[in-house]
Amino acid sequence: METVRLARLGEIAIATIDNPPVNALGQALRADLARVITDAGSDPSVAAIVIAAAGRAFIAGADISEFGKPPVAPFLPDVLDAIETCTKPVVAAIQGAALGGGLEVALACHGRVASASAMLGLPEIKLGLIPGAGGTQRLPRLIGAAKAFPMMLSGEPVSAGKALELGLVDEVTGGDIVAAAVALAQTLVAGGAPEDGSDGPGRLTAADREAFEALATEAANKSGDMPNAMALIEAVRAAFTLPFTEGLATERALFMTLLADPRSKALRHVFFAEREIARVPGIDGAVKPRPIAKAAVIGAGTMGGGIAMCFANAGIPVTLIEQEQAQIDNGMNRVAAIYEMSVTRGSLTPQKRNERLALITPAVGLGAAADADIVIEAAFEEMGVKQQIFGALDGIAKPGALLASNTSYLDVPTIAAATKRPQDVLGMHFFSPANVMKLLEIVRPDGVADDAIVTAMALGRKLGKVPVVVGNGFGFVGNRMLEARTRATERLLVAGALPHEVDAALTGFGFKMGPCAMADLAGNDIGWRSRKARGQSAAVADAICEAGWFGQKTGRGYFLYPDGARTGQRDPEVEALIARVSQEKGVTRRSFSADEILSRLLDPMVNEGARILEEGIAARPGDIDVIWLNGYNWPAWRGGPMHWADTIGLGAIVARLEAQAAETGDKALEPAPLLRRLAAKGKGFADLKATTA
Ligand code: 3H9
Repeated sequence: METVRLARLGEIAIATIDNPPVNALGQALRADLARVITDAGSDPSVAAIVIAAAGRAFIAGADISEFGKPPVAPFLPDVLDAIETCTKPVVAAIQGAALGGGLEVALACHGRVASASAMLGLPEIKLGLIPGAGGTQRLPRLIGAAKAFPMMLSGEPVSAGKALELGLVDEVTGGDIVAAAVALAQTLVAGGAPEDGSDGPGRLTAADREAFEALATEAANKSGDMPNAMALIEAVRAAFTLPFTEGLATERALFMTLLADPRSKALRHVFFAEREIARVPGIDGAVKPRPIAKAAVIGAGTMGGGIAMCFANAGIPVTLIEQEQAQIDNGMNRVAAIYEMSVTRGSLTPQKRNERLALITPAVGLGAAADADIVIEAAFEEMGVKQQIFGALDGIAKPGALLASNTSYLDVPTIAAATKRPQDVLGMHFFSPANVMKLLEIVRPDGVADDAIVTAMALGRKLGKVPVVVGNGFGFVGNRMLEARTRATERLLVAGALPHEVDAALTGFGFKMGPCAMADLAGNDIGWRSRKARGQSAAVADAICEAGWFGQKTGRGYFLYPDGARTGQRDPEVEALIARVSQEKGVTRRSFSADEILSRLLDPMVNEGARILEEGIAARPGDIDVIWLNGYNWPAWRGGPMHWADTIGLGAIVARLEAQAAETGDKALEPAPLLRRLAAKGKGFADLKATTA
């Protein structure tokens, strides 16, 4: 099947790329494009060539699934060289997304027309890469490095209008894109043979260099753990210091090095995992979502208020419901204060704030949920409370309305059993602060209708969330694994590590915060109450709470927070308390290296993840990775816990868990059967096929 169709409009050859779904530049497309350019270029009856595209994207870039496999000719830089050196003008007709290699194709052309809705960008940085087919050399020459560098550094696409302003495209049209490109091609033909504009300095002036170097210094200071920002600086600098072809060679060498870097591999894994979550095992892709025009949220606490804001931010009217007027007044004041903060910071205009607030209707009593297409309960985390609410909602909500609980731990079927419509009841687990955090766990209990799940997924995306379907089970996916890490933290503290050492191991790995600082921020009393309710104990964590040290809100927890400080300091009293606990348990404390702390924190999480997969609570290892990246701050370039485990090797993780299980006598640390099976075969989680959620 050909991926490029060639047609003629008089003297103009029109090459239409058609490689669904997004015209990624796989080997077949590269070969077809090269052939068409050569053929049309050597055909004396052709005066100019237009490169157009069918479908929703112009070209989404290189085919990311080919990365990591042996490269097969023709290579993209060579195809682009053929376009650029073509003796006839070549014009790009850009509609939809022109990203990465897609924009690089357009940059190699002699003219560019964009449709008004087009998006143009070089997002390679987000995959741990830099543009690898001339983007770092051609874009600075075209629009100046001071404008090109920030585009490549952020990876964010620009609109057609902005592209015109930048000089990235020659024209923007609201009409027929191919007709506009043909017209530009004819103008270029009338102007004589195209210049190979790449070789000149373009806009690379001394002033531009100065502006670029200032931006480069700033970027270098912030580049953190990713090597590609530095590579990008080097490549763009080469546009000033080297002739074009040598600049291209420098860029290519840097690109190839980054391609082989495990950090880019992890980010590519995340790219595909984040798309895979849209496919829910066992649910036909043709199932349509129910319409959601109006929502209701029950409970105007921090969580409920945040969820109501998500709806308002997405333009969906929402009723925020409480039991009493004073409670709803408090809730609305809290929401208004958060919006006010955004206005003060300049991230929201007063008008937008007013529009959003106007979309939230405060109400007292569940009766106000009667006209909602979806009701999300965010009340107190107690089964009795939830059952009472759902029982009442059963008689109030309209037929077909989705009834969702925001529970973090509770059994969703038990909640659903309070209604006579279990087909409409599911979990929608938002993360705090709900208006900020991207993750949304959609809990799929037995008996819920497929279209209810599809509706929740579509709604989640509309709310700007990353929705992941999970099975029903205590703590679902994220919190269940978090609990494994919390238990590991407690074990480490008792065995000899100190809170700042545990946290440093995790921040050194790339997390923004360690488990002790995180507990202090969330409030240590939350876990304490939950342990007590379940008849569980954790000697260190319990003792800290018994002393009244609930974390930041009380000025001390695992760390000290004098005068409202946000960053904790070591607390000698806590360290003495921890030593006392070890002594009472008869443990001789020993020191732990950062690496050992890390594996003792993360291996049990991976083990729990394996159990979650075995039980079908998560459909795929990638789903777990997406959850940890979007809800728990796992560093993206580490790819998520299951991807990380694969990079370590499951055999090594099994051996470490076995040693820990033997040392502690803790059965939970014994490797999960799935982990053992994969390790025995020398395989990784990536080798697993999807199971049903
Ligand atoms: C690059 O270009 C390097 C060059 O500088 C140098 C080369 C030498 N490859 O996102 P969607 C698939 S690096 C392979 O759901 P949307 C995607 O997996 C690349 N597959 O659609 C999904 O498959 P499935 C730089 C790709 O409408 C399907 O297409 N480019 C690629 O929400 C639909 O995707 C980028 O980083 C690809 N490049 O958004 C752009 N792109 O249905 C990456 C998509 O089986 N792409 N797929 O799950 C995007 O940002 C979005 O996909 C796009 C469409 C905005 C285009």
